This record gives sequence, structure tokens and C-alpha cells, in this order.
Amino acid sequence: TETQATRARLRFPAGFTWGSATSAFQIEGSTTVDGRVESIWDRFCATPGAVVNGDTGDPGADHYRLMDRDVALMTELGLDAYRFSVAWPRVLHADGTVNSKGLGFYDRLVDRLLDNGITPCLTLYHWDLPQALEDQGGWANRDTAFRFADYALAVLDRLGDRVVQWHTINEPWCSAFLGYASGRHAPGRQDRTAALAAVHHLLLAHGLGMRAIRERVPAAVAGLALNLYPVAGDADAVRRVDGLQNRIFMDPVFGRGYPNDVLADVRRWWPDDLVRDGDLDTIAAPIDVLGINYYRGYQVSDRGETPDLTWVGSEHVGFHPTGAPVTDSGWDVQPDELTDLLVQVQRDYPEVPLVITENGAAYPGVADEDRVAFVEAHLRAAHAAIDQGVDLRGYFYWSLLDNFEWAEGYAKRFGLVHVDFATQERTLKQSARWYADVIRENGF
Ligand code: GBH
Repeated sequence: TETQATRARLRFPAGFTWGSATSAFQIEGSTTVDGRVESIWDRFCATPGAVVNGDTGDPGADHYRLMDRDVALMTELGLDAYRFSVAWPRVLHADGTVNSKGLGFYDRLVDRLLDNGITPCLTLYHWDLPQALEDQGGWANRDTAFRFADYALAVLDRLGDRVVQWHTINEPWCSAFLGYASGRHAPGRQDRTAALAAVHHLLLAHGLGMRAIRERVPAAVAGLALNLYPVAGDADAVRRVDGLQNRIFMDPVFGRGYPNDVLADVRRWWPDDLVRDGDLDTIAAPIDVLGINYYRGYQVSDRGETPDLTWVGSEHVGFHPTGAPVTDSGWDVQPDELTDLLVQVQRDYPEVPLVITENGAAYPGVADEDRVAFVEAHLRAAHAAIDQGVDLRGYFYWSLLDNFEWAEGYAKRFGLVHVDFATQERTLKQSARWYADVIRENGF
């Protein structure tokens, strides 16, 4: 109607999914209960100097115990969908048998969500590898991909009758390069060859996971979530960073194999027997949707001041501020680049619809106008991409709750909902109220 058109100046397509996202290790706490085994992040948090303030996964936002309360918050916001991850260390006992009690938590979560009309969107792996697997080489070990498939089947067998939306792996770039090259994330290794092996084994795990999902849930809508970055600056640096960040994952997933220019850059460290017959077909299993996690773009140059181990074979590349305002994490706020990214991904990989599986920012406080402005600008950018023909199906704000921001600990707050980590009191931020209006109006 006319009233709605004037009130909501930007309307999203009918059926557009409004969501918010979290991940298991970042919110659950209760890391030693109900048979949960140690993960690489538990071990990493115990390493002096690894995480700001020595913060750990406990008690976190205590979501494992406050789940009902948190689903009530989602209902208050009016979320269409909730993206969460399952903790692999909760699902399998140390001896590899299925931990029914650990899975029971997700079983109840899914039921709660469905009871409240919220679509569960399940991510199988958001960085919390069982430490026992790391002790056998972690993602640098090919066998981990097959263990992931076993784990995926255990989750599918328990939840596949009710969960339709699945993502295999969240941000394999972080697991591979921050985990094994720079060592900024768990398991904190600095080994270029291990990082490249991890890239391949994470992608192989994705492909095997897709196969398991297809076997068990024929109606599934499934894919993976990549943290993609638009890159600008010196041509060779752009090619290298775009290659290691974006194309090294998208090209194999969309059936093109690894990009030759990236293979040439990393040749010295790429293990000889890494890619076996059939692997690329497994990785190229058709997906239904590509999840994009968008936070910022990169401004790069051919010469950085100090070598950065993250960028295997391109350690000399420099990263520079654009001059844009920054969030509390120091990240440049670059909404327009989101339009370019979505348009470019859809043009270069036209096979599938897109969904923004994460977008958000760290800002302090409950009166968080900055977060409102951030989300509004990014939704405008997403809408502009839709206007240019991009098939964008949804938007998930990162994050529902303030939580454990990995190596940054609890100091950086991404939530729509404020969490007092001492009392576990939840308070809706101004942005949460604003987002609830956006959801109700399907725009703003
Ligand atoms: C996402 O990562 C994650 O999926 C989510 O869990 C996380 O909470 C959220 O975004 C916010 O960060 O300077 O070398 O330490 C986005 C990718 C990875 C970007 C870590 C910042 C710090 C790299 N993030 N990275 S480093």
C-alpha cells in the first residue's frame, strides 16, 4: 500500500530472509559439560598471549544454559532465521562414538526455533576442531576431511528431519591461513605448507559434507560461507590477495580447480601429492546457495612495511587504511564495496543465489547509533546489488549476542543484544530495536 511505500523507502524482495548469526564456541560456554571434548580453541585460549586478556570460552554468553532465553530474544526481534553452528567437540566422544547428550542441545535448540517460527540455518564447522584431531595433524592431515564427514553424518542423522538450511564450513580462509600460516587463530601454527594443505582439506571436507547432506536431506538448501573481500590497489597485489582470499576457494567450489596464478605464487610450499584423483570433483559438488560473510574491503600495495605470514607466497603485500571511518575493531567501514562484491561474485560465478551469512561491526554501548548506521548503509548496498540483478536471498546480522571475538576476546562487541558477562543479563541495544523494525517492514 501507499502508506507502506512511504514508510519503508527501501523494500526488499518478498520472501527475503532476515536473520542473525552466532557460532558455538563464541557464545555457548559450558565447555566441559555433557561429554564435550577439548577443542583447538580451548587449548589456544590456554596459551599465554594468544587471546587478549587471556579470555576463554567460559562462561562466554552462557548460551548453552540460557538457550531458551536467547530464542525468546530472537522472537522479540522477529527473526525469520537464525544461523548457528554445531560444536563438533560436543557431538563425538573421545573414542569417536556419537555423544547423544551433546547433540541433544542442538535438538532442543532446533525444536525451540521451529516452535517459534524461526528457520534454523545450521553451520557444521565454525573453527572448533576437536583437539584430538589437531594432535594428528589437524586440517593439514587429509584424514580430518573424512572425520568431518563422519561428524556431519552424526549431525544429519539427528537433525536432518527438521533442518533444511545447511552450511558445511564457515570461512575456510580463517581456519587455514590464520590457523596454520600466521598462527593468530587456533591451533596457532606457522607453517606455510600446512596452511595450503589445510585449504585443500577444508574444501575436501566441504565436498564430502555436501555429499553427506544430499544423502540424508534431499530437500536441503546447502552451501558454505566464505569471507570474501573486494580488493583495490596495485594490480599485482590485488591479484595475489584476491587469489588467496577469494578465488582459491570459489574457483574449486564452482568446478574450475585451483587458480593457476595462485598455484604459481605458492608453488614452493604446495605439497606435491596434495590433490588426488577425484578430489576436485568432490569439492565441486553443486551447492544451492553461496554464503558471503562481508565485513570490509582491502586496500593493498605491492610493498608492505613488514612481511605478513598470513599471505603465503605473497608476504610482501601491504595493507592500508582507506581513510574511511573505522569500527571499534579498526576495520574500515566500506558499504559501497559490498555492492561491487555481490555484483562481481554473481557475474563471475553465476551458478547460485547469494546470501549474506554475516555482516556486522564492533561498537561499544547500548545506545549504538554507529551500528544502526553501519547496518543501514550495508543494507542499502545490498539493495543496490539486488537492483542490479543480483539474486540475494537474505541477510544475517553478525552477531545476535556480544560474544567471544576469537583472538580479541570479549572486548569487541558485535551483538545486537548486549551481554553483561558477569551477570549474563541481556539488554536489547538500540540497533536491535531498529533491526526489529526493519524486519517487520521488510525494509526501512
Ligand atoms: C567472522 O570472521 C567470523 O565468522 C566470526 O566468527 C567473527 O566473530 C566475525 O567475523 C567478526 O570478526 O588481524 O590476523 O588477527 C571475519 C574474519 C577473521 C576478520 C579474523 C578479522 C583478524 C585477523 N575475521 N580477522 S588478524
